[in-house]
Amino acid sequence: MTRVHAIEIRFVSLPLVRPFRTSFGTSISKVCLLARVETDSAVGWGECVADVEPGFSEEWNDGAFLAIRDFLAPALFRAGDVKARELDMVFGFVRGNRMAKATLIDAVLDAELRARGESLASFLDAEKDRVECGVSLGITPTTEQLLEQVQEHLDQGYRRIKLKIEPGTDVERVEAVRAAHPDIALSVDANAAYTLEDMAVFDALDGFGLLMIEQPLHHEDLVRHAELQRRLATDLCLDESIRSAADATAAIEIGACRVVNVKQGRVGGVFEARRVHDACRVAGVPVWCGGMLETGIGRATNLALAAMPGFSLPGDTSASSRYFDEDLTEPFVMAPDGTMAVPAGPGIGVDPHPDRLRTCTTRTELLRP
Ligand code: OSB
Ligand code: MG
Repeated sequence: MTRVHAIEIRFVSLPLVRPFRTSFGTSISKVCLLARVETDSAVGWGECVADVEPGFSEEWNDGAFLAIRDFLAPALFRAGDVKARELDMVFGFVRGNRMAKATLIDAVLDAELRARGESLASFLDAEKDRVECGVSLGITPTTEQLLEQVQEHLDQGYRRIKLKIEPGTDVERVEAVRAAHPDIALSVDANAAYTLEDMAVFDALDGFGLLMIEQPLHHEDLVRHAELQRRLATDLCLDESIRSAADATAAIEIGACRVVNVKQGRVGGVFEARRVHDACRVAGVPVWCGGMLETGIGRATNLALAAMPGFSLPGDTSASSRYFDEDLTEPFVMAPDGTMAVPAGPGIGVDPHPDRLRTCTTRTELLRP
């Protein structure tokens, strides 16, 4: 059992090595919340995957902070002795707000695991000690720049390249990358920027032998994803549309996708992520670990998840150097063979460097019972 005495919420900001542009916005820095929870026996860390603006989901950093301060943290303190696995219930009176919930759930689980010396990977019954890495490349100003970035990441060993696309910056870009690299594992991610009016784009994309097309249509429209999947040979993968294991089951049952991107923060923490993994595994649907440009804290969590048996495709689990000149933790390094080690130490297995944490912190809030 774990009693949480204090929760420290930090807003951190880390410059990205290059701007990351998607169909819903551009990030120049990674700005997020970290939770540090203190229990009787340990300290645990959780990273919130929300961003400055509610562009990827309804959640955003300031909103997540208020959800934590005004509802989730008080409920956690009131609950007294609890296990991390009970927090889905403790937080059940708050609808949605999955990213905010995940921040605390993951932090309490980290503390619990550190207290008993067990790694998150072992807790999740992970079967691998290394995972295959892919990289997600933002929309670039020119095709030449994109081709350069693709080459650079292939040279580093990445095993799958994902291109962000949006209407107007799609077929010609994919065609150019495919022409330069006929045999690589290549996918695209539209972040919900298209409609079924764009069938000409999808028909063209269908001819490039892509590994998958990620989240082409509106995040609330499973039925039209099913219609699109029926019309394409390429597998569709859902990201934004999958907020829970129930969503994954529904999407699979109606044929809205054949692949699922698992992001623990998007679904409310590692317990629900495990349930998404299990639901997909039963249905024979491959999953892979998505990313939200996490610092080393969230990256450690993702690597443990990605080591579970159903994660059969390379994830957006890239090396720290793909995002930051200096991470908050020891940098995660990818080997030239395109794999990265899963942390084996207690809990998430890494800690932020105190100096680095101080430098990156823009605001700290201490929450107590
Ligand atoms: O849709 O997968 C996405 C980053 C931020 C928000 C949404 C997405 C992404 C990525 C980057 O694709 C994945 C990563 O390298 O962390
Ligand atoms: Mg995505």
